[in-house]
Amino acid sequence: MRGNTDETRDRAASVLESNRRDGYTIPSATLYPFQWNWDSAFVAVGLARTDPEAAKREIRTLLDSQWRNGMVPQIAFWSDAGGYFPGPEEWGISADRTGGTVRTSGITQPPMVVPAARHAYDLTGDEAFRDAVLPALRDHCEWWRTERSDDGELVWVRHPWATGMDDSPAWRAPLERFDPGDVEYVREDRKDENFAAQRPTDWDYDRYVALVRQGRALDWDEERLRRESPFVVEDVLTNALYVRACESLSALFADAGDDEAAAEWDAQATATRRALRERRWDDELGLYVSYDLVSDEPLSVPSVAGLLPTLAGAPDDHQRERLRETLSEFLAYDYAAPSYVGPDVDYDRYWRGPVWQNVNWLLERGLRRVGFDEEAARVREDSVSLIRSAGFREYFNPETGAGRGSDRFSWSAALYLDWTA
Ligand code: 9YW
Repeated sequence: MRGNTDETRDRAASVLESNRRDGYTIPSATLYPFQWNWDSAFVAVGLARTDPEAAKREIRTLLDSQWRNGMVPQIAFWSDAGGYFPGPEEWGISADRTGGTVRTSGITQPPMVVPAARHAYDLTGDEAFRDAVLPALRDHCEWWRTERSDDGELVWVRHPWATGMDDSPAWRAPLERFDPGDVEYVREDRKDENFAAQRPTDWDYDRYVALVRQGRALDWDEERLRRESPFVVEDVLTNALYVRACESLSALFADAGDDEAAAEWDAQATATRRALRERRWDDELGLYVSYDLVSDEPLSVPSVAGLLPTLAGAPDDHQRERLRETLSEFLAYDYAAPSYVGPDVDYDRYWRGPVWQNVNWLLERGLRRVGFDEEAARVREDSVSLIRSAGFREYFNPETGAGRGSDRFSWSAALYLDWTA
């Protein structure tokens, strides 16, 4: 163990301070120089413990990037920093869509902002903050329900980057089905040679870029993209967080005395939770799986995302017992929990095996919600010990505990503050 908890907390706070810009925190000074959606939400969770004003500001800045239709974009380009591809020109989003406050990407990320806002409110009791963010949070949940759901229950996304788990093996089948053509671009995410083995392959990137160019060619017309995009998936992680978002929204409305809105969002959470339980369970794999709406088939892959509907309280009794067995596979490593446990697992490459702090944080909460307290404690202990021994790395090898990706990574620092609060 390197240093005691307090020293590590001090270092965590200093990582967040050095990554802070004007009202928001960048994920990593060497890799991601803008505001990312769910990164900021996780940062706010940690900051709520040490600097509540900064936590509330983080969330408000993120909501300032919200599109007119309610989408909260994956990236808000608040500065003209270089060193990241694709930048605002590549996305080509018009000010009509964004509202003109800031240039953004054309996709979203899992709706962690809503539970993060609730967390900041619960810790501060700041009613002015609650009332200021409630309309934007409601518009965001409403956007998912109306623009991003075919049935009003499960929600879909149309880019691997929108799932937050870019090169998860779950996306292999839909990505294999289309030819990206001859896409020319220069990657910026492999600053040194070691990174090549730790980041998505060019095969994946070609498809990410082709999907961005398709969006721009169709002027980000949602209806046409729903019909024409080769990648439209109901991601289990996004849906689990959508349930949490609706529950958080309902709780905030109840607290503000709006019982009607509280009941409405509680009903939405119930509908999406039930749909996960009844339609996204894979009994053979013993976890929940995402669904490809283009080919109309499940994406049956053992990704850690498939354990996260626990966070939404989805499992029935049978699923819960089966999940306990599956969980033992994810815990059979020196460091839990790998992002993927299939045959072609790659412990050093991004979402194909490494452990991520944000996923562990969600998983710990999910396991507690379904009563797996011992397993939850194990996930927490491993997360804390990885940071103490390897630092605030972006991700970690589950077999050796070695840090991977960039260093001084914001959500690793922020969640350490929450893990050890
Ligand atoms: C990208 C910023 C983001 C995270 C994602 C992670 C990665 C690549 O980095 O995405 O260029 O957006 O997969 O979850 O939000 O940390």
